[in-house]
Amino acid sequence: MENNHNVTPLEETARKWLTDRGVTIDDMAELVYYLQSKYHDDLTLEDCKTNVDKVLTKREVQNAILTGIQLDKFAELNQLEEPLQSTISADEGLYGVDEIIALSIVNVYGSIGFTNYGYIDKQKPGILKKLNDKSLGECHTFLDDIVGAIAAAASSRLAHSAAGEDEDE
Ligand SMILES: [Ca+2]
Repeated sequence: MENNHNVTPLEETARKWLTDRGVTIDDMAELVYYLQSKYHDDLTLEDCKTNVDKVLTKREVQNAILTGIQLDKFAELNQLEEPLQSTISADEGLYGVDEIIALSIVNVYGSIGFTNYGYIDKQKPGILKKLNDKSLGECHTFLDDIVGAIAAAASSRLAHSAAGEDEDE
């Protein structure tokens, strides 16, 4: 974790909830590597982790994580009201609000994020495949999009910093 900023209670909770739901920084760094290794010759997993960490310091990202995971957890416990309970627990394709929440993350570092998000959402490598495995009885309707979006945003940040731009502040 980056230690050169003050970790707010919001950030701490967002990071903890991701871990509790089975998603590590390494998992997300691997998605970034999957997206970016063909464009950067010397890319390391460590570079990818740094960029994921930076994305997680953004308040809009933290809010998206908490909101999405909360809904996933309620759906898993059967505690939402109908028709939302059935819609979210079945991950209905036409629902679309999971993707809207993810888009608030994707665009944090500009529009290349959008292309990466679309690509990774189709390919579903690594942790995304696991989150989409319906046989485990878990509900990750929101989390799969959020994780893909974090990886896409981290990829944009990486691309910008490789181009010599500093996108933070
Ligand atoms: Ca989804």
